[in-house]
Order: sequence, then C-alpha cells, then structure tokens
Amino acid sequence: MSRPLVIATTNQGKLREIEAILAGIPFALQTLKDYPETTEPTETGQTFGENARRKALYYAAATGELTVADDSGLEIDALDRAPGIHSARWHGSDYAVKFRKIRQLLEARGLDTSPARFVCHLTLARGRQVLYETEHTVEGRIAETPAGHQGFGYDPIFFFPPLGVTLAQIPRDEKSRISHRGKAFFALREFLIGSPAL
Ligand code: ITT
Repeated sequence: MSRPLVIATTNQGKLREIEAILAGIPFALQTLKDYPETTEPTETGQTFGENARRKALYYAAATGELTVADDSGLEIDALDRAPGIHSARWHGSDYAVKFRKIRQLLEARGLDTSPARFVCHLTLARGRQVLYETEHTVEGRIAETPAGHQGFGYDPIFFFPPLGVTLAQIPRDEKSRISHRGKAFFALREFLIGSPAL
C-alpha cells in the first residue's frame, strides 16, 4: 500500500496544479479535505521560506503524515517587490481590485509596466523535521491589461515574454513547465521518486 502525502494548501488553484504534477508518484495523495478538523496556521514569517516551513510543519503535526506546503507570491520590482509574501491578502481578495491597485501604483510612478517574478518556496516535512526544501522563480513583467481566463490569482497580469502571453492564456501543463510552482514541484517529484525509504 502506498504511503500518504498530504498536499497542504487551501488554495484550489494551487492544488489543481500540484495534483497534476505529482500524479503517478508512489504515494497516496491526500488534501486538507481528508482532515476536515484542521484549522489554518498563521503566516507570520518575513520570507517565503519561513512561511512555507511554518505551514509544512504545522500541517505535518496536525495530520501526522508526510506533508508538503508552498508559500508563493508575486514580486513587482517597481513596487519594492510588493505584494510579495502578502500576495494572497494584499488589497483584499478580489483580483480585479488588486489589478487596478497595481496599475494605479505603477502610474503614480510614471510607469505602464515593471519587471516582476513569481516565487515559490516548497517545504516537505514529517513530524518536526524538514526533509526537503526548494525555491524557484519565473521572471516576467506586468501586463498593460489583464488577459486570459486560465490559471488563478495574478496570472492574467503576469506577462511571460518568451511565449508572448500572460500565464492565464496558457493551459495548466504548459504553465507548470515554466512556472515557479511547476519547477519546485517537478523537483519534489524527482526527490520523492528517488527516496524510496520515505
Ligand atoms: P495556502 O497558504 O493555503 O497554500 P494561499 O493562497 O494563502 O494558500 P500563499 O500564502 O502562498 O497561499 O499565497 C499565494 C498567493 O500568491 C496566491 O493566493 C496568489 O495571490 C499569488 N500566487 C502564487 N502563485 C501564483 C500563481 O501561480 N499564479 C497566480 N498567482 C499566484
């Protein structure tokens, strides 16, 4: 029987991407729906790494199983890397409002765009131990207007120059080949396949 691996995220957009990348590994993938009593941890760290470790260790303790969590976000260079670790809750949860705020803040600096990146820090934990960590980015720039309906979160305003489109204009598997989360979870996939003793 394969061992459980809990994918510890409350974000359904993240979950769909992660499940697709980890499909077929010799672990029984579980989600937080399998642990309905579990409450969310506070994210009080100052870096993606601190928050990812906090989440992974919290959910590993709550579930008693091998657990992976990621902390991720969008850094916009012209806005001093905001929203960064605050991406999920920065100016609320309505992405149309968040996009307008980004545009306003850029315009206040006399800009239509800025270099930007998504960052994903992934932590795998069991009990009180961190077993594996990795951090990856994807570089792009802020789109002049939002475009596309795939993906989630800030994808419609993240323009990826090598493909000439936003991350919301490409299918999930194509996004995962180039994205911060895709690179992090493909690395985890290799680690898990190469660690039969886990
Ligand atoms: P969990 O902590 O439960 O995993 P969360 O959404 O709160 O869910 P984070 O604290 O890591 O997760 O915040 C990540 C936010 O960064 C996310 O809500 C989006 O606003 C943004 N983000 C991260 N990756 C993204 C991606 O691939 N595409 C678009 N936006 C992304």
